[in-house]
Amino acid sequence: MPLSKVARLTASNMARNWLNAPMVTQFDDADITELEAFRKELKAEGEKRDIKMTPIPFLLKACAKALAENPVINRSWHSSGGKVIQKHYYHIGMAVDTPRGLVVPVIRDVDKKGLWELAEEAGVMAAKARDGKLSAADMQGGCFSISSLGAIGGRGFTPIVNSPEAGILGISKASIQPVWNGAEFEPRQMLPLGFTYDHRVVNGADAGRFMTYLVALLGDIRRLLL
Ligand code: CAO
Repeated sequence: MPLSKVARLTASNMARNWLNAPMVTQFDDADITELEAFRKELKAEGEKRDIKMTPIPFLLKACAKALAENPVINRSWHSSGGKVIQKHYYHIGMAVDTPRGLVVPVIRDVDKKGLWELAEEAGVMAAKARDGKLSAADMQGGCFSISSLGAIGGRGFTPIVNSPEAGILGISKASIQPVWNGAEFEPRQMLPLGFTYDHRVVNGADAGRFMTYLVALLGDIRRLLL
């Protein structure tokens, strides 16, 4: 069967990134029990605003903060092979599954936007993606990407870095798990995360610090304000 233009581009980008960037994926689970309780509290307000508050805006915000605190992840490999590029802005791509194939619109300046604004923009971008209305500019300039299969299912996956970005966060399906609190097992809502990075730009220790910080942020979203 002939491939769509999007599917052809995705195939060639995936193959190029896979062959050029040495990639490692690191896994962790974030305790999103409190985040989910807060998100549910926002549902009624979301209906009034006509905005769906999914976990995505929280993840975008937490990634922007974690990138700011761990600037190594916000770098790109320079094709000269002799330098890397440090970015000081936080534009994050969001993978969207569409009938034409996979597209990654970019949400700009995530650090400067609130959760409602991010929820609205993510919804608008996903709708534009599904309607085939994204412009080339809508998909350019990202520093980092997220790919959520949370609504579909699965315990983990290893996403492929969207070069020249150095990192991508794969989000799987949250579930209630027994977590030991030092005295007993408690039911907690755990979100499995897989963070793939370009090992030319990011070392394992940098990735570990980024992931640990991100998991702590998602576990206590008050930290987003710090
Ligand atoms: N765990 C459990 N439930 C989750 C979840 C998670 N990690 N993430 C979302 N959900 C829930 C949402 O909360 C929502 O439930 P409620 O209505 O009860 O709140 C439900 O799943 C549906 O969410 P959604 O699809 O409306 O929104 P989303 O923010 O999860 O996803 C988008 C938006 C654009 C990321 C998604 O539609 C999409 O296209 N995902 C596929 C991306 C993809 O293909 N990645 C692979 C790339 S590599 O091939």
